[in-house]
Amino acid sequence: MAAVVLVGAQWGDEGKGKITDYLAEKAEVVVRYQGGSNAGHTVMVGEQEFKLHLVPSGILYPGKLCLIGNGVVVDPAVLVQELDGLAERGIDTSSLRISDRAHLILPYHKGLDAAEEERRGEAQIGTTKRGIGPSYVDKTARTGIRVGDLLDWEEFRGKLTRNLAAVNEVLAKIYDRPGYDLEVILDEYTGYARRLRPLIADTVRLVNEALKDGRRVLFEGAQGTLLDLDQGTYPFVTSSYPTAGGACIGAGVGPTKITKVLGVAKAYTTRVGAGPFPAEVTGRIGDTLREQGREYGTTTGRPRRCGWLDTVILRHAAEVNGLTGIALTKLDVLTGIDPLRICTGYRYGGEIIRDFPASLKVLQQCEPVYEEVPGWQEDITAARSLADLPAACRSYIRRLEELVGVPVHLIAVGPRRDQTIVVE
Ligand code: 2SA
Ligand code: GDP
Ligand code: MG
Repeated sequence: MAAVVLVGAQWGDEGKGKITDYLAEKAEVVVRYQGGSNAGHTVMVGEQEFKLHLVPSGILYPGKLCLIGNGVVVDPAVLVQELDGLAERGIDTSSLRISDRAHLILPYHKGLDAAEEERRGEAQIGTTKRGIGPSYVDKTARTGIRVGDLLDWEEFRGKLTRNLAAVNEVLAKIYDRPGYDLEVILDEYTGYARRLRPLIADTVRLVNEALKDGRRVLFEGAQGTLLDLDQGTYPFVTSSYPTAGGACIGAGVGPTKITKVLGVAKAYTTRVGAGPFPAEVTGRIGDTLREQGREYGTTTGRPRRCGWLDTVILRHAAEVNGLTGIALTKLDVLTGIDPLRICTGYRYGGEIIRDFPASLKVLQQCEPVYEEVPGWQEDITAARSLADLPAACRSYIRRLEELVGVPVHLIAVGPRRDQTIVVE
């Protein structure tokens, strides 16, 4: 491992937290590069469960340099709470650094997120209401307030004063909602500034120095390829770039520095939030996947929509991320479901298409084409090598590799660190 980017290959919640944690043992630096506290990365250490939102999953190993990159939008209220929660559980977070270039989430971003969702009515995206979209809107509109502004209180006050004037007008005129009070926000954010100041750093320099010194760096993606602003199911996407290119932008490293791109894919498919999902299954199989896989949002607790493995999506992910390998997770959840189905293409207007369409209208009319394969009944949670897996399970993995054209490097058969198979 030199510089590995780990991305979600589906709609998020593939088990990136678990795989990051597994790989972080060998990494020296772990960097989050996009998204914010919409993310929920679950890591099990022994019997202890950690749900991380902003802090990189490498934090659970002592001494790893953990960076929140410039591409992340930081809600300081969530970050401070997360740091306190980790400290209470005996986790040392002194090796965390936050990019001075990262943008802040302010209370009005969360208010605007909720107000805009309500206004969308039937066309709701199903956002996490964590203020992610509105904060990235400000960044793109060049009115954002950055983490580095917490170091210069006059600068912070000036930008906040200017922004609030506009935001309060929008809230009143468009959404018929009350505005925000400058002094209340200043008071709240002074506390965060005091608390976070020692952690603010030029993370771009830190990560590039680490790469120059030959240290192993792991870039931890959040959400997933199908939620990418450009490559996902627009407009039912998040407002950042979870794909591998996003790691370069969101951490400030050149593409020539990246040596591997690992796509984390669930052995089936889930989605939380609205938008098309061709291989979705409702009824008994959908419920079985949800219950056996404990498919509920890590941040919001929302039930996730479930479906069969979709290799059209995975081929798209392989292409747009340049995947060099796949980490296949939650294979254990499929135990007892027989036969299994794999989506190999979509039927659209009398034709079979194998490439993921850009048009939402087309996607909404796509019918999945399935291949039926045998399932297995054996409990595989204690398997530690390919040879420990039943033949039907190995065939399922081989078929996925054939259809996607990318080798499976890691297999997760349970949420714990040790429930991982390395494919030699
Ligand atoms: P947002 O809040 O603006 O990013 O929402 C836009 C879309 O992105 C989806 N999204 C996610 N999908 C899966 N997992 C996410 N993280 C949490 C988790 C979600 C939760 O780990 O379970 O707890 O509900 C995540 N974050 C954003 C979102 O559902 C919208 O479709
Ligand atoms: P992330 O956002 O990609 O990190 O994924 P989440 O943490 O939101 O959701 C993945 C869930 O699956 C978490 O509860 C993990 O503990 C759990 N998990 C991860 N890998 C496995 C696995 O191989 N088997 C099972 N049964 N659970 C897993
Ligand atoms: Mg998640």
